[in-house]
Amino acid sequence: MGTDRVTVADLIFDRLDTNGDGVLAADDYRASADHVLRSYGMGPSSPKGRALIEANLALWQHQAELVDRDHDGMITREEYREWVGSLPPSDSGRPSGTPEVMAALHAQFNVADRNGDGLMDRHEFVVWRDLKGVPAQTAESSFQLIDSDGDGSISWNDFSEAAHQHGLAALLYGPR
Ligand SMILES: [Ca+2]
Ligand SMILES: [Ca+2]
Ligand SMILES: [Ca+2]
Repeated sequence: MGTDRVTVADLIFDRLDTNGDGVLAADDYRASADHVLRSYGMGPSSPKGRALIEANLALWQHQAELVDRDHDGMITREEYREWVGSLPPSDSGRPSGTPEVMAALHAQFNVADRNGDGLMDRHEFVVWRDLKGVPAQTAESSFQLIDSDGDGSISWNDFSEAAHQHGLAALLYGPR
């Protein structure tokens, strides 16, 4: 696997390791959902809250099936690197999102869409990325990448199409 892939794998691994103990487990995925909900002042038992928690736990289960090779209920960094290295490249040459990743992001998208109009405006997008610990400077260029018709708001459709076209990392953590 190339150095670039290892770097991307480590970057994502560190972001997924919510409690920072060096392994991925179900509690990281639950904590990540709780963090998002707290940040938006949304309760875990609200409809959007429940949907996000369920999507995150489903994502964990799916990830564990694919990546947790020794079935000890944890994904180590080595296991994660191996898995990323085995993925076919997307059109952009970077790993793109699985259906489970996209479902979890969709649930986040709905939480981040605070006024519930089904669209993410510039401000909502910046807040969302900020939550992922991404510097605000790159948010504007990512937003423009996604908002292809330039009307100042993005639908889930816009997001998933842009993810397919440019790779997820460019939207969430880039562009570099
Ligand atoms: Ca962890
Ligand atoms: Ca393991
Ligand atoms: Ca909105």
